[in-house]
Amino acid sequence: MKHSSIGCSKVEALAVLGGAPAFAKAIPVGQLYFPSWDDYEKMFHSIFKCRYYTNQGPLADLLESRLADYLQVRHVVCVTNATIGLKMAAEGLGIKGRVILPSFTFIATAQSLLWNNLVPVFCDVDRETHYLDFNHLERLLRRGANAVLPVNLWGGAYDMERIHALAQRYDIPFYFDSAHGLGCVTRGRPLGGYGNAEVFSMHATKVLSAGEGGCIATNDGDLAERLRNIRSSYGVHTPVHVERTANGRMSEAQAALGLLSLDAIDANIKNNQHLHQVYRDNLNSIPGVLVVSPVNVEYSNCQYLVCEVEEQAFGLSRDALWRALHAENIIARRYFSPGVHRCHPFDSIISDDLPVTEHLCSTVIQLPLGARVDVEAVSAICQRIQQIHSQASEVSAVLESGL
Ligand code: T4K
Repeated sequence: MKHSSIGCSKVEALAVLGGAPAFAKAIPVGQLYFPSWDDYEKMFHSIFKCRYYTNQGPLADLLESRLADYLQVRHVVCVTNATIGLKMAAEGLGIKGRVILPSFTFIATAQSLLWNNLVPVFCDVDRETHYLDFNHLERLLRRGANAVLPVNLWGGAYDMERIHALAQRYDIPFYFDSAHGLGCVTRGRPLGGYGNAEVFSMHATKVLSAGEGGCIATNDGDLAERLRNIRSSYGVHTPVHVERTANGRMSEAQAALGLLSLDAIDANIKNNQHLHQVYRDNLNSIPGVLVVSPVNVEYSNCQYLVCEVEEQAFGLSRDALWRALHAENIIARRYFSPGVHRCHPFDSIISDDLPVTEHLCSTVIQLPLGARVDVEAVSAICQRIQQIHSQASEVSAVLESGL
């Protein structure tokens, strides 16, 4: 096996056992799509021609209208990144008090609440879906909450009918952290139009990349106007009264990248789906490695390849596998570990026990997917995982000895 573009060569021994790494260069997790230089140059030429860098320029406007079409929503408000989008969404919705969210998420979800002086209430997740456990959620709702912030993870979606029923019954805002969800379709509609609002990330590691970036999608026109006024310190479009403003503006440079990435999104998703299947085919036979399927969607962006590692069957813990893969230059990630409720300052909040969250935080791992890998690389990664499993006791001995 020889992989010229990323420097993967046939190796006899595992790197952790003294062999050469499977890949000459680090292979990161993440989409990391780069458009062609020519397209990039053309797009940036238009910025120089207009002599307009930021504050809702023509490219940001165009990206918003193209995204509104793509997501089939009335309004898209582009922002600097999803973290600020989440803060702005809470502010725009006028949420006060307690907000229920999973602890099994990226810390930005919870941090966005602190910036708005909101109180995070952590809910456990379901063992199969990795999404809010509806039984625990109902118990927390009965104790009193002012909003719910579910997270659409791993290219899947919530059961929106159940979410809608809860939102009606408790009559509080449900707004989604859909950082992972751009392009996914559930119940015949793309994510974007569910709940009061959905916030997407356009970080470089996401399927739609503006380098850094994000957007808030909503069908609520009043909310969209408030968000536009919150976003730019002094407002654009129709001035409306808002208490707090920010600088969440998306620059023209970001929008340029976002537009180029949007042109390529269908092809990139198709590639993800194909690589997902290759992983599935190859990992299926390895004991203790379970590939997580995106849930509740008829079309997934497949932007993450997520596995659960069952220590007893695999022969090594998730963390040991992670270390052995890093030695091979396969930069697997442990999203999300530890759970947010165990991270400062959230560890000082008293929350219910979160046993499933604890379990997933110690068993879930992401493997490289996206522009830096192809079928050959994915096959090589799977082969390494098989080899790590076969030589689990030697790997374990080396890792334990700290060599
Ligand atoms: N909600 C959820 C559920 C989220 O997952 C996230 C973010 C958010 C909210 C907030 O969205 P943003 O405010 O970020 O828009 C990453 C990303 O920073 C973050 O966007 C993402 N989720 C989170 C799960 O992961 P890191 O620290 O793991 O990524 P980073 O920058 O180290 O990149 C990963 C790998 O890619 C590295 O090995 C280096 C490589 N890389 C990265 C970039 C940016 C490149 O080779 N080239 C590049 O340009 O956090």
